[in-house]
Amino acid sequence: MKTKQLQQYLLFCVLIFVNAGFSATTAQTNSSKRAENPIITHMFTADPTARVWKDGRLYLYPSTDVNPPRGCDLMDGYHVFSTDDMVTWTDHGEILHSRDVEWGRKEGGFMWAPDCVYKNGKYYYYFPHPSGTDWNATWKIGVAVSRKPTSGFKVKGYIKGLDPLIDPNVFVDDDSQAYFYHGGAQKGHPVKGGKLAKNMMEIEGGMQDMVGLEDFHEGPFVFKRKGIYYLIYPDNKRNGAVFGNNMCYAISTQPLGPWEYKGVIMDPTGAETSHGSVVEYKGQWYLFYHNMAISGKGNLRSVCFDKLFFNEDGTIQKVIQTGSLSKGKFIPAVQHPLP
Ligand code: FUB
Repeated sequence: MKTKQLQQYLLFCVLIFVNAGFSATTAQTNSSKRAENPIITHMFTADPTARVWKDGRLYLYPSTDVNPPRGCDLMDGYHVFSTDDMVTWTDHGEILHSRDVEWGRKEGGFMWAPDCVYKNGKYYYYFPHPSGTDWNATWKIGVAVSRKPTSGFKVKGYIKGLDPLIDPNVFVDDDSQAYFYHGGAQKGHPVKGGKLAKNMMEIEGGMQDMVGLEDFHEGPFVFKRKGIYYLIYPDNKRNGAVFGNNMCYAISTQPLGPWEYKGVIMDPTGAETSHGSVVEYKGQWYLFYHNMAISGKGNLRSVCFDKLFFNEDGTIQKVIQTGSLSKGKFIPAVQHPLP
């Protein structure tokens, strides 16, 4: 009898063990299907602009952090990434480097947050880069053009007559009119916006201040949903946000404002900066952003994304940062290593 009980007990243990093994495998499969944050781990990337092109893929145009960093001075050489399932990301390699910029500063570096839009059969790539040694006084917004989304970009020049600001963003409205925005690098300077001419390289009718934002810092990004224009941007680390910027948003009925401030959509990520974009892909909205989960260093950043949800009235629910990889180890967002 005792032997039988022992046999039954052993069988029970084996079943529990096997079952636990199965659960772990399933959980692992599920979690790897979800694409853990950060999504790009073989290099450091920041300032992600996500776009969906006609081939049905989602493309990511981030900037590159150089290891070891020297502030953000050494950033150079933009890469492009794409996916069709939000899990597997293809690195299409480098598409532009500071050495390709004829009018750029001779010391190179400073290839900061870019954007890319599609118009009339061409991809227009906008990037901030200084033209002089006195880098913060000489920012220009360069324009590179290609017929393909991942290669062949040639610098055509820069947009003339702009203030020396960073972080270009272009929004193409439903009627095909393109709008240009930029802002950051000059403390207290507002976001500027204006209409882009058909050649996508000139401003028509001048730039104007985007009125109604609260505590704008840098990184403006405009998108539209159900007739509402949204402008997201990082603030100047209000509300005791010592470890990074809050990601905020404002809305408008017009692409150039006036804007109505609506609040914070994402808490600081732990990195020294915040910068993001919003995109709808296969029926789900996402916020792309960066954190420092892999390096633990505020300017060695890594691109992440999380789902973004709207309320019935069009306001945005706070985005929950999901877990991330830190030095190869998966950790939940609440435990992001802070400096
Ligand atoms: O990555 C360099 C700069 O840091 C970007 O242009 C800003 O938006 C901030 O993320």
